[in-house]
Amino acid sequence: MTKYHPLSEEQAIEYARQIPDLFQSRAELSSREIGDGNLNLVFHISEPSTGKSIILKQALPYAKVVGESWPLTLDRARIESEALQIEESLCPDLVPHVYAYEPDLALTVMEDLSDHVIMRRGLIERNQYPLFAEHIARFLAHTLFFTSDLGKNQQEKKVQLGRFINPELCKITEDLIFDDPYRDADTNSIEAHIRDAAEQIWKDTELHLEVAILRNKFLTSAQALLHGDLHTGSIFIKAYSTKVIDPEFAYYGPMGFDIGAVLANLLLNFAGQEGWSTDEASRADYREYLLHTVKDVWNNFERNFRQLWNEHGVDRVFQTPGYQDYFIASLLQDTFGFTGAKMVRRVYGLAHVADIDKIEDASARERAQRLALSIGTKLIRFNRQAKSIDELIQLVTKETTA
Ligand code: SR1
Ligand code: MG
Repeated sequence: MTKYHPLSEEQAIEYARQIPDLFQSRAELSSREIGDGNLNLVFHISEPSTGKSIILKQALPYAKVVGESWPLTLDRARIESEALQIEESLCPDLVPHVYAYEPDLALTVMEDLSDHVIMRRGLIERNQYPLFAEHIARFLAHTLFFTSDLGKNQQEKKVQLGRFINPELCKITEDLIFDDPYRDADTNSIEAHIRDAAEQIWKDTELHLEVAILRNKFLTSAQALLHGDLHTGSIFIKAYSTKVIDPEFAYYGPMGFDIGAVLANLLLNFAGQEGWSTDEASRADYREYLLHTVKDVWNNFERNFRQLWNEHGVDRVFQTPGYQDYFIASLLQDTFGFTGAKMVRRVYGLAHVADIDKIEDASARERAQRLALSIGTKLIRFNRQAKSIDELIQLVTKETTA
């Protein structure tokens, strides 16, 4: 039996050579560790003579972003490979293909997507992706509908839920999104110039009530199999293709958490335009594109989801007139709340986003941070009153011009 050990670049090559039907037996292979996320090793293995390449993703037994003092289960590699395979069965063009999963090494062998870019980087470079909203809405609608009690055999759903009990990764989210940003926690990483804004949030008990309600939904609402960490660093993109990667945080949770993750990361980039746009007019243009995308994601999602429900709904009672509208209305409200919570944590929690952190000019960065916090907190406060996606656009526009 292969015992777990973190692979070196050379060992990654040795492993890749043994994968049947992939590389020529004596081929010259090259390996680069390219992981820039918070948790894992990622090796890019290529055979220059044929141009073939693959990705080996290996979980480390600790959180890389913090170090060995934060142990983390290797089972997340299984969760990730199984989630990717379920997602591939539902929307094959929107995820990388998994060639193999090696449990002893916590290693997943998957399709190389190096011809795409990480979407966060693409947005920082101010590229536009006209097909993104359609793609991600289809991903969200299909994965959330067909793993839920609306679209999956309800006994099979319970069994599947059991395979995605993911306590350690969920605990990261419970702490880093729904607790630590609302108190003076050691894990927070607060730039001195926005400490006053963080302290305001720590005192805001009305806001804390909304966060408590959202936290309870994250802890208890097993609506569907979520990706669980669907930010723009978990999306590879190019003009005509979108690929969702990295579902190691997958678990059965509230649908609005995944939709909110997408919207929050578009809005974090919106806030970051304080530092990335060269002039007022180009900032306004790019922001308009981002807001259009936010609206299109929701509208496409709602249209897709309702259509799946009407054509593939498995539950007679859930076809009762009025129930679908009730469900969508409450999902929109959750989406507002989770969008806000996912914005706040990225400004001064443990893990930030490059869209804001990499702004070199300190005053532009501070403006971006304050804007992200004001949009995020307003969305959290307003979430249970939300009735339409247009209100989100209006709220963002109002905070930006305030
Ligand atoms: C300790 S892990 C920090 C963050 O990185 C992941 O991408 C998740 O968002 C997590 O909260
Ligand atoms: Mg990740």
